[in-house]
Amino acid sequence: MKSGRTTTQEFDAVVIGAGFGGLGMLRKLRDELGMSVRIYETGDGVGGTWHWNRYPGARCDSESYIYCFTFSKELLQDWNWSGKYPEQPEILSYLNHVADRFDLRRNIQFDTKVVSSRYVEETNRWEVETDTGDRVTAKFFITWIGCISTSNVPTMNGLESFEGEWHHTGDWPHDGVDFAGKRVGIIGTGSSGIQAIPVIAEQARSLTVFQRTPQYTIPARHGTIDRKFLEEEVKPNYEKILEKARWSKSGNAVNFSERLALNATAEERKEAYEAGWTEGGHKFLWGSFKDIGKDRRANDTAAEFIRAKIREIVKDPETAEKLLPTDHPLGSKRALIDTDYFETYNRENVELVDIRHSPIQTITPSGIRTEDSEFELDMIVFATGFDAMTGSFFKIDIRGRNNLSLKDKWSEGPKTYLGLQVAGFPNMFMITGPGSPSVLSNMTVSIEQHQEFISDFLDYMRANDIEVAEADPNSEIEWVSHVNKVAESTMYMLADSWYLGANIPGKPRVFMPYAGGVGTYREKCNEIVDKGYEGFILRA
Ligand code: NA7
Repeated sequence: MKSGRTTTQEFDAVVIGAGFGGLGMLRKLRDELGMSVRIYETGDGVGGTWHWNRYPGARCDSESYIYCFTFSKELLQDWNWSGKYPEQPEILSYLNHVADRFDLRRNIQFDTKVVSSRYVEETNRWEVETDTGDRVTAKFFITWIGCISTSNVPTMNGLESFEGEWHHTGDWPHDGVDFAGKRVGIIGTGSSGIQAIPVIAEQARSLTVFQRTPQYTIPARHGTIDRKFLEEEVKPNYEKILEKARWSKSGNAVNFSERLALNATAEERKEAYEAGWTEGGHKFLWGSFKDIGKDRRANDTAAEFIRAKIREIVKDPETAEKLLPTDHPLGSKRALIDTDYFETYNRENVELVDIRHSPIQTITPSGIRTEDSEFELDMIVFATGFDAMTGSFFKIDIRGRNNLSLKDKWSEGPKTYLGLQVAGFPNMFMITGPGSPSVLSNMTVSIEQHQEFISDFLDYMRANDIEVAEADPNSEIEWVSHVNKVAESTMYMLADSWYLGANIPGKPRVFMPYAGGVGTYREKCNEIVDKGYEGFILRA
């Protein structure tokens, strides 16, 4: 425990995390409900994910005009994004602007980790302890600890012996990393890897990419935002655009194609895929054919188009072959968009190593040894992802009724009602917890929906003299079973992904987010509210 203050203060609500989720929650509870709120934040500034993920090339893959808070019309009109996709430094500036504009910092305690939170039956309060010695109590305990914020540095022999620098993309040094003249190795080719690889390749002496699973990725066609589009189409129509996003499948204001790939001719398919590739971004998926997300044969037509593109772009046929994704359908892992990813393998200073066929044996003082080669490196970048959805919860000793620990309760995978509450943990709410659309959507849309749900719920409790709200264990069982059932009919079950916990050895293989879509989920939540918070046990 760090030395420091020891206080015993009482709040209406304690919120963990000062990213998008925590900042908006604080504003709502404090400014709309008049509650006393304290946010604890591990970092020394606001931003959450965008505070930590400062690796080169880091950016969001939802378009900037829709990746934002929507509670303030003035904020929507005033803020001008510069990139088509928002880049990490700009998102961080935006969140700092929001924190200042709405005077949020005074309720945030930075550089402070919550180490435990315990529900006390007799007082109906949560006792929260931090690593700085704070002990506070709150009626409501709300988590915004990030769905993908616990970095996964895989256990690798010899890492401690490595004499160079190493970094994880999710915990990047705040004053940057100098790649000049360095022989860099990067492990991992997920979203972070494919964003970082082209940028590091331009700066480093050499870059060796250690790839376990080849990826499908579509050019993002990132650039500066189209100002005419922003000023003439977005800003005057923001309300309509946002409403469409809120009721959509993915939290984006887009029109999904109604065409079926399997009903189209080979030429029609090629034309549609080519158009999606040229325009770039996720439109390749939603704008081409609706069956590529549902039917494996339809999916194969799109996957084969991408493989042909890889063969066309990558000049060395052996490297191209190694980059071809073949063992999982398109979209079964997180859909990726990139800037010059495949083109980067045409650079003289970039080498691709297939560690599926020649696994890493050990990290040595001077580099990485695989089964059949040795690579001399000055730096290793781990783009190896996160212990997603549950990892951050397990770093805190969270205990509900009868001292039940959340870690024990979730030992076979997360169990929640709507991804909002857990049976046995009264008055604890999760913003985009497991079992909600969260990581399968434009996060800001899902985050705001939860902020509204929680805030309305707390207001309802107050108006109706309800002291305790807790998920009914039966509703929880039904919801978990519904989440699994929805996932089973999707492509997501056909890949080893972090959605299923497959990237963490020993983690139960359970599909964690809700794949039914943002609009459907919102509808279900609204119905539950209309029925007097059906599925929650409410006590005076
Ligand atoms: P991801 O998407 O989990 O990608 C991690 C990458 O690292 C992926 O290529 C993994 O290969 C690879 N990996 C993980 N562990 C190992 C080990 N032990 N050895 C070799 N390679 C490994 O994380 P990202 O940070 O890229 O993205 C996370 C999310 O952040 C993203 O989806 C967005 O929502 C934002 P694998 O595919 O498992 O074989």
